[in-house]
Amino acid sequence: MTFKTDFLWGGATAANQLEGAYDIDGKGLSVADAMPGGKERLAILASPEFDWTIDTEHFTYPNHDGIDHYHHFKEDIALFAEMGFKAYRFSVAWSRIFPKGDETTPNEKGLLFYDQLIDECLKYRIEPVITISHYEMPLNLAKSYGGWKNRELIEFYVRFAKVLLERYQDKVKYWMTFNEINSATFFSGLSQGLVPSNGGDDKTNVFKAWHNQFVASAQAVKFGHDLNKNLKLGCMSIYSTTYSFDANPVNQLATQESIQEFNYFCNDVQVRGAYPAFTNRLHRKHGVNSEVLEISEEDLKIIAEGTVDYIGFSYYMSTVESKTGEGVQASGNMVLGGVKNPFLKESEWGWAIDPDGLRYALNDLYGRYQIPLFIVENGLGAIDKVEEDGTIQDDYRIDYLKKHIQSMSEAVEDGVELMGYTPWGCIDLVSASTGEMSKRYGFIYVDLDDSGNGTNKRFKKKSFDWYKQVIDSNGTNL
Ligand code: BGP
Repeated sequence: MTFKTDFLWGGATAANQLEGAYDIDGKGLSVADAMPGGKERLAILASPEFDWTIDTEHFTYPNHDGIDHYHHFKEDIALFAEMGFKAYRFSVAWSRIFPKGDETTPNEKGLLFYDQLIDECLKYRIEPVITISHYEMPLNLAKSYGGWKNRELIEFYVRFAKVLLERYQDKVKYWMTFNEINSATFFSGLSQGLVPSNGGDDKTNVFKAWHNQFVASAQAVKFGHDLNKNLKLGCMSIYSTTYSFDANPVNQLATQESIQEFNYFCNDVQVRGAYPAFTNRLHRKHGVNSEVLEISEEDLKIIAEGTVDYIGFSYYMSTVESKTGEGVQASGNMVLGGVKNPFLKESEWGWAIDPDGLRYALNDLYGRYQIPLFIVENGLGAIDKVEEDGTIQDDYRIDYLKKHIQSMSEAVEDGVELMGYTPWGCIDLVSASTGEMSKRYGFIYVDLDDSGNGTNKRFKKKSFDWYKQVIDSNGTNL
């Protein structure tokens, strides 16, 4: 059998995208709560005028209600259990526990929600996998402190992480410190609380924020290790398999540079415990003044002591690099950019569908780091149609996932140590990049449209039974 008998099959979500209940039981606002929905979401965040002010007159805020998982979690976990989930990756909304982020005492009501959520998972023997921070830092930390470029956030984050680690150490074994930490390349607002109006358009701030996050992550990892030797703490980043458009050495070099920057930089620091050799070149490329980063000897010691046990990563697509720009067509991908790959089809959002790229990713990461890998996000965002008889025939999703699982299985045959697979948005939720419900990933359909209208009822899609059979056969019956 290819996959280990304790392989962690499951699904993944993030608090800000599904919980809803954004202002109850003491929860404060998070950066996601201040992000307008709609296709223009990324453009709004990148605009110099955007300053995290909630402006309900002009925009909708889909993250406020999500799919109201806060009040439906028992029903949702029961459906996950019916599919046979062995693991469920979710995040804790930081602003439920520390509403403004800088308090010293946690909000007990917020913790009670996660007590129940975790116990509900354990009731079905589903292993909870926690992302400590997934695009939902308290809004106050972005507005009053300027986001992660401010060193004070290290203390706030570590306090938050310690509360969770201490409280759940006997119930939760698998943890990740930051979701897609390398996404700050294009998503600095969500992941670092940085937008142009608070300096997010200056790369020095992005690198400074990263440095503070690296120190915070390492402190949390070290604390977890010292607290309980059973805990497994990982990092989490996006991996995008990156090909050169052609054999022109100029394009090959540009590809290597982009791989170092996007796929390796953050992982190198968190896995190896040191900045990679190409850091100075990267700083120069982005006009970063490294003195402003305030990287002290003490910081480097902490980073070296807090290395992770495994690499969690998301994989959705591959990208193509071309510096010369000869004969290329731009890809339709608004998130990662790059040029079109003539050999691949794209999703409706221009994300190149590339199952072989996942085998490449797994071999590349394992070859470089030699520690266990966990695919904690993968999937196809698509517009689903409800048929007249109420069914959802999402064969395109089944096809996508099937090919990616086949590719995983090849990688395991190649010798890669793979811990598990938790496809993204196992239940439909609000999209991170568009802020819309209509970009769906789930095995479970949620009856809500982009404006939040609908019954909010859950329906099983065709992929629900298919995934159940996949898990049941430990990935052999695809
Ligand atoms: C990752 C994020 C998730 C998620 C997913 C799909 O970047 O970690 O939060 O949303 O991508 O992206 P989208 O929702 O933009 O389709």
